[in-house]
Amino acid sequence: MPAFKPPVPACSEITPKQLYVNRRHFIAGAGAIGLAGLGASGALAALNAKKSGYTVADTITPREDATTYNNYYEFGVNKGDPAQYSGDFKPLPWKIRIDGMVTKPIEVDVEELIATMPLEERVYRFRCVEAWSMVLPWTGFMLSDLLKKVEPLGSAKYVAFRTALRPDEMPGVSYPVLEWPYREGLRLDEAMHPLTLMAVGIYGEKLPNQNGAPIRLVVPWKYGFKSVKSIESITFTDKQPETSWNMAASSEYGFYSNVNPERDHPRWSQASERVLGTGGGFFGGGARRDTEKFNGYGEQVASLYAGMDLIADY
Ligand SMILES: Nc1nc2c(c(=O)[nH]1)N[C@H]1C(S)=C(S)[C@@H](COP(=O)(O)O)O[C@H]1N2
Ligand SMILES: [Mo]
Repeated sequence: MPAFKPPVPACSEITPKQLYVNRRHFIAGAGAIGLAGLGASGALAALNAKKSGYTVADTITPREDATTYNNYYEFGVNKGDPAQYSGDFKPLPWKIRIDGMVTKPIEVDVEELIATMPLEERVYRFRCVEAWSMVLPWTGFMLSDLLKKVEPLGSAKYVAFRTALRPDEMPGVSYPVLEWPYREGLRLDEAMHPLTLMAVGIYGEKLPNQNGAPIRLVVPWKYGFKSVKSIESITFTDKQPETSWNMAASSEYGFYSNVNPERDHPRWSQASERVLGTGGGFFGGGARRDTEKFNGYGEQVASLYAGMDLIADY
């Protein structure tokens, strides 16, 4: 049985009324409201990372905005919900499974990855499909460095990602707004691209729960929903993976979802964006800037899509 499909797709700044989750339903399960913004482990330990050449000159978004204005539907559909209702989520200990079309499937401990992988701090532009953006200092390592460990088969073409699904710790998953567990995917060449980061930290510290603790993807040339949080498994496959947002509304959220000001969302323009944390009259407000193709990373990634029609393959 396919899960309930939202009558109106949900990834909009103006969340359709039908999908508003009644906040009162959440209160009972939200035992740690006082920890909002801290992460359940309380351990926002500093991370040792080299500054990277991958950086943009723009002003970094204030930490306050990036940790209180979130999309993480497993904790609720409103921007403040993830910070408020993720206090019961336990990001440690944590293992990621890497399997599928590989020679050596593995299960790796995230703390071990943090201790052994070459961590870099990179400042990336981050563009949500909802036409807002941030400039964020991530700490992480290249996904390619992790994927190489399993020796992918030559026949593998894609990788599929899944977020953990923990109804006891994630009050939002009792609402069928998306297919759970949250799933995403990349073509193998996208996954192996040096810009594609596995982030374990932000602002020099471990990820807070609302930002995807303990480990999440960051693909800076694609809309934010491709950057799947709290990853539990990565599976090599020869078929294009199903993705939660595409399953919810295929005409609005494509598999590629490269940032593209020339292809509007069916319900709003993608030509410009609000830069959060740059002032403006309301919470999360911000100055407008023109959206750049591939979010400004075209020089590095346009060649991946040579010969493709990125309006048809949105
Ligand atoms: N598991 C999971 N990952 C997710 C989401 C989600 O709801 N669940 N939201 C996505 C969307 S739409 C965006 S814009 C980014 C937001 O990341 P941030 O809250 O750290 O800014 O996370 C993405 N990853
Ligand atoms: Mo998003």
